[in-house]
Amino acid sequence: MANWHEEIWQDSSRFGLRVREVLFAQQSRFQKIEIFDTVAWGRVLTLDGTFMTSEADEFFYHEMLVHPVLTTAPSVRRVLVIGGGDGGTVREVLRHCEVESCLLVELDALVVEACRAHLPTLGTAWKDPRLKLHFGDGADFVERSHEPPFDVILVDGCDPEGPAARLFEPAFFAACRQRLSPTGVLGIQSESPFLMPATYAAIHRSVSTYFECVHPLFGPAPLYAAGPWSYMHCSRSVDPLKIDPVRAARLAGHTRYWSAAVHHGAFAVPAYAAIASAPHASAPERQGVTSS
Ligand code: SPD
Repeated sequence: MANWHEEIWQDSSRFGLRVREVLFAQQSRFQKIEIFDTVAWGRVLTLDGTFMTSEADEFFYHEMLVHPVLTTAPSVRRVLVIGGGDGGTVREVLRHCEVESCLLVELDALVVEACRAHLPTLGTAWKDPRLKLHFGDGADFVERSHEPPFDVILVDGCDPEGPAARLFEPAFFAACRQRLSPTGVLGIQSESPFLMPATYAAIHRSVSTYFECVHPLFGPAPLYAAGPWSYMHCSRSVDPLKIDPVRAARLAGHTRYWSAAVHHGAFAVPAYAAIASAPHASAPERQGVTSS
């Protein structure tokens, strides 16, 4: 009998991968962590059953969370990454030689331990001397930290239910603004505008309360239910389309999805996403109609 891992969304949609072998399965203090070897997507990480990343498609998400911010922020010397314990985001950050320090704040040390052991293709930056790890709650860290200001903050959390919920709250975005330098940029993942239009719109509203310039951007994320994914580029005054040509040139040949052309296209807001986040919009999440 074939073994499948399936993610079920709101009792209405189901997405599954065929599993060849379970490489890691443990309950941490915070969540159930599993890493599977799958038939078609390489190794795959799930947290509490939800797909987080796969070797096959992770480049879409990690490159689009990182490079639209790192190629446009006026300075990228000090970078803070919240979440992202699989290592994919910091791998992309540390491709930029202008980054002098990258601090990864991850809630769950066991996620990092498991991913270091079982997801080596994501974890190529763990030994980079510019990388420092801190284990603890990302929201607490941002709200209480006395670190000097960061040039870039990237938030690579899970979905808003569960341990990452605070990373979507207004107080967290307010604290991010305070932790950034005046020209700093916050980059967040903002969920699926197709499957979760209400969540996407709520995030957009929240960050717009604290940042003068909020620009959503879009890209494919095949592993995340329904495919299209969104991110937000948030700052006081940074133009997200003004790509630093030197940084872009250095990335050439190292990215599999991001390019200057993709970058420009990604900031085009699809009509359905614009409708979802329009003032007074009330698009519901795409969930099941209960049949009697
Ligand atoms: N629905 C899953 C959303 C997960 C977003 N973060 C993934 C972490 C990959 N580094």
